Amino acid sequence: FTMKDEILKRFLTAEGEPISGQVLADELNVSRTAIWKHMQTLKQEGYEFETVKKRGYKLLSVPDKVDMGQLQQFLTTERYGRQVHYYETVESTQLVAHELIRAGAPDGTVVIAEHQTAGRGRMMREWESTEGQGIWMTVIIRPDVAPHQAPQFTLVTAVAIVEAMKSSFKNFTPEIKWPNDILINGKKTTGILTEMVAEADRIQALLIGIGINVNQKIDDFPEQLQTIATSIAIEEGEPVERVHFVANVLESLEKYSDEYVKNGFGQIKQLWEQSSGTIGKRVKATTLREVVEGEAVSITESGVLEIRQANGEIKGIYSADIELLP
Ligand code: BTX
Repeated sequence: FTMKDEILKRFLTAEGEPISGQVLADELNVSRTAIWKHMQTLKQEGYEFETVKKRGYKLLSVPDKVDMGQLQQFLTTERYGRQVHYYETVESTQLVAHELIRAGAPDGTVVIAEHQTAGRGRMMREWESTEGQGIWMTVIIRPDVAPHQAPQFTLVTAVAIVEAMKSSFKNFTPEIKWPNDILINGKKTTGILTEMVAEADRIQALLIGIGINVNQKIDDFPEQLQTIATSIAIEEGEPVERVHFVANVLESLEKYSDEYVKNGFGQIKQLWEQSSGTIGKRVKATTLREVVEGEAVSITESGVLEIRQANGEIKGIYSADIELLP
């Protein structure tokens, strides 16, 4: 926590009551000038204060940001989100996370940005990250598991986000599209990108990249995405306070990744299949090498999608783009 965060925390918990500069200075053991400077910074960041005569400052409004100070108000996690690296603009939160891992960032460290200039999906595809309207974050986790288990964390994360959506919103039902998308009414609202830093037999860290469209209106998306993408606000029918939902997602992610590490894939698989829009459907899977058509029958313990082809043969797919067939 920086001094500025401490000051912010007091205002956020003051429930609209004014707080005097002198009280802040005394409690935080710094000069009034120092307090004044931090107040100027907060104002520049978009916090609005009213000066109440003889009583101090009153917090009027909070910018729609997802920074550390605000996030801590809502979090009930043990590790996830306890360290947050917040940026206005980055190329990609994944790149920042790679650097932080080299510097020893602890389990649960979050990198979050209002805007990405080079957000990316799988295979270096672009991920559109409109300023201030989505959740663009990478969660660094350090589970004690073997490298071959890394892909399961994409499924764990999908379950965690879907469960967080179900508890936060009421007007839609999210669906998981194997392996890494969450759709609402058939349109993509969330993408997950799991990367790994590993030694031969042990994971050093996983980078769970999460992109969630939250407050976009349809014409905020570039034209080529308008028919395939959607946002939570569009589907819920009202704007969403991002910081609150980020806290819910982190809580859910901590819960389900701990569940996976402790008890294995059983519960996750069940929840995944319940929310899956893929299982039981006819699909066309395009991998780097081939195209497989058939009925998606299940996912295995290791997250492999099994497709029953027309000739009855079952084929396991590790990575592909999936298209639902009529
Ligand atoms: P993906 O490869 O499955 O999906 C990428 C494809 O999705 C694109 O080719 C495009 O068609 C479509 N797309 C691009 N942007 C959007 C969007 N905002 N909404 C809906 N569809 C879109 C999915 O990869 C994984 C994305 C992870 C993004 C996070 S954001 C934080 C972190 N940092 C980073 O650079 N990536 C991750």
